[in-house]
Amino acid sequence: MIALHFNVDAQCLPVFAPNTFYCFIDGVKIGDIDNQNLGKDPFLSYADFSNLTTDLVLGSTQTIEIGIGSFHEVAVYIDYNQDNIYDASERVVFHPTSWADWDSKLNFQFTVPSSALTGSTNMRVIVVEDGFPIEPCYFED
Ligand SMILES: [Ca+2]
Repeated sequence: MIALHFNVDAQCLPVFAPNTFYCFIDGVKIGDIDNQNLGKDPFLSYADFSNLTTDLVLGSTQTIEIGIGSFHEVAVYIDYNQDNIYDASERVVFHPTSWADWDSKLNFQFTVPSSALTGSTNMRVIVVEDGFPIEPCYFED
């Protein structure tokens, strides 16, 4: 079993310009994590919710629900090998374009690898405006 943290700062922190396109994460729900009504703040580009955790069983299939604005790309990374790097192979959700109604909740499923290290593990949830790079360490100046 791994104890999953939500959106903890690992090695890098992404930097995005302030939201100008109603681009936000309004909620994330997975296991015991139910973190709602976060978004709609036009100046929030990154937030640390490392105080929130849930347990995930190795090999289990999980559903993550992500609330977004509209017309966004969605990605989720989990640092399964705990090296503080969100590798491309650790991307568990990738949704390149979401045409969704305003304030939609999207559901994605993924399987926790049996080879994941157990213990405290970080997750990052990313939503960007359609057409932007959706990278865990994206830096926009
Ligand atoms: Ca990693």
